[in-house]
Amino acid sequence: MTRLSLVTFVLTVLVTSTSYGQAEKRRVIIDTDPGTDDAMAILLALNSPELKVEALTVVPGNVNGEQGLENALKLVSLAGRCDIPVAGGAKRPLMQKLYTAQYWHGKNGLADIELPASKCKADARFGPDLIIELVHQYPHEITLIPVGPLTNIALAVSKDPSITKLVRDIVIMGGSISGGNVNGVAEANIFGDPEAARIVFSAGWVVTMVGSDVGERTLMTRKHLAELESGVGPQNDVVTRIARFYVERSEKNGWSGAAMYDPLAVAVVVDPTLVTLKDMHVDVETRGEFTRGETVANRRGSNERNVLHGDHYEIEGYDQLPLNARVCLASDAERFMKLFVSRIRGK
Ligand SMILES: [Ca+2]
Repeated sequence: MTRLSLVTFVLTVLVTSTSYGQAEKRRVIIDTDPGTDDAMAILLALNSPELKVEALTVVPGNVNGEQGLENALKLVSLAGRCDIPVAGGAKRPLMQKLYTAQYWHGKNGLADIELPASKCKADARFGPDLIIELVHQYPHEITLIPVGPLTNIALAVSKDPSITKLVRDIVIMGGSISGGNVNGVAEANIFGDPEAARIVFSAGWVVTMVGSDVGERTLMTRKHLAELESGVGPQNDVVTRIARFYVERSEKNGWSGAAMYDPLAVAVVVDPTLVTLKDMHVDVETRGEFTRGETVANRRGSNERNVLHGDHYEIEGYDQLPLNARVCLASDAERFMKLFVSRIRGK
């Protein structure tokens, strides 16, 4: 190889690898109700080179929509990312009253820490409309990461069902196939708007479901908190203070650490090998006396077809059910926490 061709070769490799790296960045929209673990999830996403955050859309949940929007703006401002559109969305769940969760998140949703006023301004567009617009702008490239109740996503797919075929993926934090965190069966995001969740799970796409059961086995403990506490930087400091509040509150409630619900959903998009997934059929219960908001998982993908024969039923085959969910069964908690701390520490 001559010197000139060697230089050309090296330049080609550099250019190719740079543009390849950019092309591989995953475009994501985070639909969020910030929220302590939402804040950690958003800052994880903003500090992950694998992701390009195209927008934050805000949904009522942990706090009301107004407070959530203020929190989201303060978080992008903290990260110096006023280029990211932040839009408000639904004002309330589709069919029920709003349940907020100040107990777990503090009165302002961010562990009662006063963040500096935001330098960023809210985008005037309605969150669900912004989702539709971006999915059409980047067909087959956007991954939706809803980490709150599914109200905004339900409104978006109801208004424009074509987005279910145009997104690259949808990875939610919500549901559980082994017990809830609000009651015996329901997880808070699904419980917060079961009708919306039902619309989203039956919309015709495959929902990757990172549930509370796995989040509760993916804990930030005192050890990880100490690693953050030894770091410096404005984002590091805010995450540390939020994490301290959340770890202490969790310990007070009998946990050995804080469940990393929302950050785990973001991490699954960054590195899917952090979790084990299994395709299933999932229905959302909206009517049960004890089970409203449960994500009911059919692990076999079929139901018995029972046909009445005189005074009894006989099984005459099986009715196949669409595999509409890729359910997270387990996580590599320690590897996840290493990733989380390494992305936040010193920022
Ligand atoms: Ca959330």
